Amino acid sequence: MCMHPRFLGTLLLSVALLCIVEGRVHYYDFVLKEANFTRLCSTKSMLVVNDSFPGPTIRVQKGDTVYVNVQNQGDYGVTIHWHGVHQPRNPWSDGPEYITQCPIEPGANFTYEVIFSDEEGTLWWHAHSDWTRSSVHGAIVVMPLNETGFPFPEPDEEEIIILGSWYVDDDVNEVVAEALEDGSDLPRSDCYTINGQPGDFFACSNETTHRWQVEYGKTYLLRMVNAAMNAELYFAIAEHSLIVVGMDGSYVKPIVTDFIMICPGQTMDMLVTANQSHGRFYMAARQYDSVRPDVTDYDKSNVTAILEYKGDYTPPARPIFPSKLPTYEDLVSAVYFSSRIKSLANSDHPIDVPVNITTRMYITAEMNTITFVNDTGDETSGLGSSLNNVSWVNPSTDVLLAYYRNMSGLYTEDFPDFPPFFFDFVGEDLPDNVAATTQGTRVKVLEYNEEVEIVFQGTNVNYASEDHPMHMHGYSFYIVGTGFGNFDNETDPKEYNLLDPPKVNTVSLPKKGWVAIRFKASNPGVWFWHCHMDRHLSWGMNTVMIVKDGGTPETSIREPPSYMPPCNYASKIKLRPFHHTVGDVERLAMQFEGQLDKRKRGR
Ligand SMILES: *[C@@H]1O[C@H](CO)[C@@H](O)[C@H](O)[C@H]1NC(C)=O
Ligand SMILES: *[C@@H]1O[C@H](CO)[C@@H](O)[C@H](O)[C@H]1NC(C)=O
Ligand SMILES: *[C@@H]1O[C@H](CO)[C@@H](O)[C@H](O)[C@H]1NC(C)=O
Ligand SMILES: *[C@@H]1O[C@H](CO)[C@@H](O)[C@H](O)[C@H]1NC(C)=O
Ligand SMILES: *[C@@H]1O[C@H](CO)[C@@H](O)[C@H](O)[C@H]1NC(C)=O
Ligand SMILES: *[C@@H]1O[C@H](CO)[C@@H](O)[C@H](O)[C@H]1NC(C)=O
Ligand SMILES: *[C@@H]1O[C@H](CO)[C@@H](O)[C@H](O)[C@H]1NC(C)=O
Ligand SMILES: *[C@@H]1O[C@H](CO)[C@@H](O)[C@H](O)[C@H]1NC(C)=O
Ligand SMILES: *[C@@H]1O[C@H](CO)[C@@H](O)[C@H](O)[C@H]1NC(C)=O
Ligand SMILES: *[C@@H]1O[C@H](CO)[C@@H](O)[C@H](O)[C@H]1NC(C)=O
Ligand SMILES: *[C@@H]1O[C@H](CO)[C@@H](O)[C@H](O)[C@H]1NC(C)=O
Ligand SMILES: *[C@@H]1O[C@H](CO)[C@@H](O)[C@H](O)[C@H]1NC(C)=O
Ligand SMILES: [Cu+2]
Repeated sequence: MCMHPRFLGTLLLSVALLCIVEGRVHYYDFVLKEANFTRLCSTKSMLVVNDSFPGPTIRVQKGDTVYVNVQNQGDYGVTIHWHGVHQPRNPWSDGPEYITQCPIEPGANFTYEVIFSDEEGTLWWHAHSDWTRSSVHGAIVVMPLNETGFPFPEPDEEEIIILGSWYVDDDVNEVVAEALEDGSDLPRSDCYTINGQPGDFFACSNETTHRWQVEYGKTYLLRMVNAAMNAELYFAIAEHSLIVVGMDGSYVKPIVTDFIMICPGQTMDMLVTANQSHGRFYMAARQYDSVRPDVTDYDKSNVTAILEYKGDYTPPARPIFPSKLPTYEDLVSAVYFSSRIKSLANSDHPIDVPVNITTRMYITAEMNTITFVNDTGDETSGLGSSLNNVSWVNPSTDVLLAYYRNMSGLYTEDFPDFPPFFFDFVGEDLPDNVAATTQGTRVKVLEYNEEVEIVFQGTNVNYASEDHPMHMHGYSFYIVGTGFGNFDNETDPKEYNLLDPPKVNTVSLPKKGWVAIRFKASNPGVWFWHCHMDRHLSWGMNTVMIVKDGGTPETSIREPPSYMPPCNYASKIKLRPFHHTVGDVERLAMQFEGQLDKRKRGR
């Protein structure tokens, strides 16, 4: 945390005082309002911060604090999340709607206190209500302290690349709300973007393609964010290798690679040396799609930007395209790349993997069929998702306030530690009766400082296995193991990496596979856990962990700020409204065949 080596050995009190004076304080104003943008030859209005897409970058040094006054001049409620910032003891400013706060109403404002502690590298911020994050997001740069510097030669310059999703539809939130109302499939993007631009493979996009001008011989720190709504992405730069040095605000052992695979929610820091002959080179990204081969309706756009060398030369007519960029369904490249990531794990950047596990959980991630009551009061069924067969529903007052103020009836503390029953989770022909799920607002409660191991298990329920980028708020965790098939609790733990496992806030749970993570519950609060594919988040692949106070003021949730947005405001759009009831299993079973056909068509 902020215990810098030079302070070790001094009195605890003076350490605390030094920590307080060490971090600097910054103030940002974010003005949220509608603005017009033209992409793919079509203009639409969307909510953005300060007229820009992507939004402004927040720059801090390790351990700083940032106050961001968010003024909502749009016409619906929003919240903002500071993705990957651990916010010690401060869930009040974490942001997820109905989890730690209610939406900031149109015309109102709210000041977030974003507290940086051990994070170092690239993170990001994004809206955490409806699908507004498709237009409301930006990068966070956390510089190392001057006295420590980077654990690699100081780069000459940096370049921020944000990968995003573009929807031609005027109001993606409306489309999502309607689809959730009738249980149908959620929208797919029309193309991906690099720094807001699709690139010159698309009509009306030549002039606006993002260009990165480099100088021969210089080394750049490429700070990348995958802000796409629903896609893992491959990225490569023609003729230039990438050296990955950081991920999710922690350093990793440098790996040299021709391409990367980055899942939604992840951030990556890479070194790029401009050491090729003068010219123009495409940087390109395309989706890595882990769904079944017969489901091919994903966004196939090849999104590009151009890296061009400064200087006097005649550039070729067209930039060179990266020949090493893997194709859409190349599972082997994705798995190979991810398997190479290890923590730096040296004396300057040590790791601290929990070994005395006190809480073990085994959590299945499923794509389901769900029965719910729609706006006209009719029981209907449609697509859903769940964790351990609980499909999360937001309460009407945020979980944090309900917990802090001891309000009853808003959630239950019974999120299961294990799936309700065991079967061949990754099997090809699963019985129909496993596809149904039920909604609930069930949270997991952890004692302060528990050492937690969670094994997430991917499933083929509903004939719909795919990668799920699982994201945890309030913490980073260690990825101690991963594999394909059903997790074996006898043999798989023997293969765990406890020496240099990567420390991240988002991990891709592999299709028909499992991933084991560990963390120490040392940050009291209310923390959202969810799949970072917004399709699955909207369908309920989420839960909440409440980490209890540790018994002293320093180990307890901070006092709430004097103002929090009230919960009585009805937002324009509600995802899977909270008046749903538990479905009638009999009726659902009868409808199931039809839904399965629909699922096979849709995804
Ligand atoms: C956003 O716009 C407001 C109002 O114009 C301005 O005061 C503020 O500095 C801007 N914030 C950033 C981060 O650029
Ligand atoms: C967007 O463009 C439309 C049509 O030209 C215009 O009516 C509207 O006022 C514009 N919106 C904003 C926020 O500029
Ligand atoms: C709202 O913004 C105003 C002006 O920027 C500021 O004085 C006030 O403290 C803000 N209120 C909240 C709750 O952040
Ligand atoms: C850290 O380095 C930056 C850039 O070199 C400089 O502007 C800043 O004043 C330094 N901060 C401290 C606390 O020395
Ligand atoms: C520019 O756009 C046009 C039409 O969209 C396309 O045919 C052309 O190849 C593009 N030029 C470049 C340099 O990409
Ligand atoms: C360019 O730099 C990369 C490291 O980023 C290195 O692997 C490669 O060999 C260099 N190529 C040339 C032509 O110097
Ligand atoms: C994207 O690029 C690949 C290989 O270069 C090509 O096979 C594919 O057709 C392209 N996709 C689109 C939608 O143009
Ligand atoms: C783990 O627990 C054992 C027994 O309670 C104890 O001896 C050991 O020090 C603990 N290890 C750590 C790293 O806390
Ligand atoms: C609610 O569900 C019923 C039965 O499926 C359907 O007829 C009705 O149109 C739905 N209402 C809305 C608002 O989607
Ligand atoms: C919260 O409610 C529980 C059960 O109703 C009660 O035992 C406890 O004292 C309450 N705590 C506070 C802080 O009000
Ligand atoms: C999930 O719960 C539903 C409703 O209780 C049940 O029908 C279904 O079999 C359960 N599925 C699994 C995989 O536990
Ligand atoms: C392993 O899982 C089985 C259920 O499949 C369970 O009965 C057993 O207790 C577990 N063993 C350990 C060591 O957790
Ligand atoms: Cu998912």
